[in-house]
Amino acid sequence: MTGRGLVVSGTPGPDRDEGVVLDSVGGVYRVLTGSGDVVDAFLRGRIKRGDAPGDRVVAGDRVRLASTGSGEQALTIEEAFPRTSALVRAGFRGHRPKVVAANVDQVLVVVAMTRPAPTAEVVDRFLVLAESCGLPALLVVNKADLRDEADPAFLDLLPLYSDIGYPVIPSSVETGEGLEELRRQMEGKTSTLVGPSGVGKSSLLNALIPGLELRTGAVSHRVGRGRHTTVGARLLHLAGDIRVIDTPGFSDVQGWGVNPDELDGFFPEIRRLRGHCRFRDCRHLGEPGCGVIAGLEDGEVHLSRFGTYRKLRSEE
Ligand SMILES: Nc1nc2c(ncn2[C@@H]2O[C@H](COP(=O)(O)OP(=O)(O)OP(=O)(O)O)[C@@H](O)[C@H]2O)c(=O)[nH]1
Ligand SMILES: [Mg+2]
Ligand SMILES: [Zn+2]
Repeated sequence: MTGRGLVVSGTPGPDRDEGVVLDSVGGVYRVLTGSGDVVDAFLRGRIKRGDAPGDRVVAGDRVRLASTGSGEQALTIEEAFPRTSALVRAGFRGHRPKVVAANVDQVLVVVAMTRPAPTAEVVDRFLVLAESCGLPALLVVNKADLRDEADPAFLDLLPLYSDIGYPVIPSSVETGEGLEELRRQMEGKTSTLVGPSGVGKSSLLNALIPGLELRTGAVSHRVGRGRHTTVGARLLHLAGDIRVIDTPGFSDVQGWGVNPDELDGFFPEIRRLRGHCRFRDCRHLGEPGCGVIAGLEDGEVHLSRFGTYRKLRSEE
């Protein structure tokens, strides 16, 4: 802290000259300040975060503001504070890592019962994303009103995820199913919603926050996919100390650049077994004395999950 007339209060949390980034559009950052105002601010030069080169300032980042006189560009972001956590899409095949949201406590992986039809692989990929960021994850299966149209094989898999340790919450914006439980799980935390386009992430938030009116989009009938209605990550505060960051649906769920040798750590049920392998560097792809393959045989590891593990490994 420098002596630039900052208001440093005795209470924790941002003060008037500190705030949290809600969203950014075209270089304008909307920042919620400690005094409860929402202000527009601009980045001061190139902010050097130091901890991760190339990071941008994103929704959820805590920043220090300064005013640089009057006029249009009156407020600047002088500094972004170190993050406690971040949802990061790791670089893959030459792409640079992309920070999607900062200071997140948990990830809500949202899929739909149908329209768009979910696959176990997509669910697993989003769960791996959360695990690779060190964040706890919940699985929200929205459009529960369309349960009768869902693929029975997918419904049969759901108990598997709660067995592994991911709470599974069926929800519906149409009937209100699951919304109370969702609210309970989100209370007192910052959550981020991830999932394919069109599954109803923004609709869920609209249902949870009366009057919010986030843009939502119809799922294309032709291809049965969403249309990427949400374009940037956006932090929202709900009544009752619920903070949530809506993100655009990720179009490519291709590999998230997870180090192949770390991948087994991002499947909790595989992580628990890897200590039983004969070889320390076992890849669990057929080596003798593999604890994971043994777990597959006695049902501790599900074939569907193992299939995703193998597929992700082959993508690296
Ligand atoms: N039947 C049914 N339709 C829903 C439900 N929730 C959302 N929808 C519909 O699904 C479509 C897509 O919803 P969005 O909220 O825009 O989806 P999104 O996940 O935010 O999509 P992106 O912003 O593109 O990532 C809209 O037409 C919603 O009305 C639900 O619980 N049941
Ligand atoms: Mg959306
Ligand atoms: Zn092994």
